[in-house]
Amino acid sequence: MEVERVQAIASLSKSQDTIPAEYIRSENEQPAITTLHGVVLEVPVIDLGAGSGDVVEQITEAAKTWGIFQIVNHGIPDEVIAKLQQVGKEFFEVVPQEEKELIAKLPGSDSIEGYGTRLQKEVDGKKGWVDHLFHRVWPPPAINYRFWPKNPPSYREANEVYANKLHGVADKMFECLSEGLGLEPNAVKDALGGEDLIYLMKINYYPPCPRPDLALGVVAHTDMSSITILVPNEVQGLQVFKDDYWYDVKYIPNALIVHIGDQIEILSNGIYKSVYHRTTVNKEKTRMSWPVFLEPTPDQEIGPILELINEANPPKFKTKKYKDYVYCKLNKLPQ
Ligand SMILES: O=C(O)CCC(=O)C(=O)O
Repeated sequence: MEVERVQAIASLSKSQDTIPAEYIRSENEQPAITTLHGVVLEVPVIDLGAGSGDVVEQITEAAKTWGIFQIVNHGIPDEVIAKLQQVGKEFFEVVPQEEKELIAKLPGSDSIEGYGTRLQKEVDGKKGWVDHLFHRVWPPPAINYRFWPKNPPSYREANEVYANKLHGVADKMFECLSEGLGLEPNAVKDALGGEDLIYLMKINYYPPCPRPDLALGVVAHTDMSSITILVPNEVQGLQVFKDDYWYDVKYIPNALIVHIGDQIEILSNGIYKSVYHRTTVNKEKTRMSWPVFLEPTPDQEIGPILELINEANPPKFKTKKYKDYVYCKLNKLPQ
């Protein structure tokens, strides 16, 4: 079955003022109607270069109140991020379509990995204005290079260098989140499966859209994983829901955006919040983003950490295997 890529639809729609009906969101989702214009949401920006006591406090506060924050002075060199972006952009824009299709996610496959376009429509039959590529970047036994682009030739090295540097940042986030709960520094990472955590790279490719007022890139959701660490390009598009409105999240060059996901909300027994977010698209420019989802292994059991539970604080979430959580979420079943 041939799948129509959004990139192809976008080039056909370039000279028009319309988009196919399945990309036009309902009025309660359309960005032009639901975005609070003129206000750019100042999600907390945390400088990791500052003294560490302060950083724990800031991360804890941001994870409790926003579920999202940006980090600067995170230790990943700008060139490493630039290279990651360059090879991802080349894969989408320079590599011929037939070659991209060679690493496409196979319809019906259980694995999320591969190049693709969301196949199942949403409940209301709508689709997001975005193509993507998913592949695991860590740990080595979890990697399937079949889904990594062979071109550009430096794709693999750029992703490996980035993934290696990302460990330090991820561990720092987990330590701060643990300390913010009054726990030992390794408590949160251990509760997620420690060194078994899987780093799942996604590249989102949002081509220009003639009607950005009507369409969405990625539809509103919270991330199922633990945390997500995301590199955006310079085109504005990420929005966060707060106090009944959608706000744009300001682009800061070379900052990393950290999302609190569902598993951190669960193991903190609701102290930390997973962030509800979505993306908009741009009329003239291509937006891209590189989220890495830090996922527990499928059989890892996750529930509220025992030290956080007592008579006054009963568990707010069930303890279950990550794969069972994912199944319920994807099939819109109660958890
Ligand atoms: O592109 C972004 O900024 C966010 C992407 C996202 O939320 C996702 O891929 O799940």
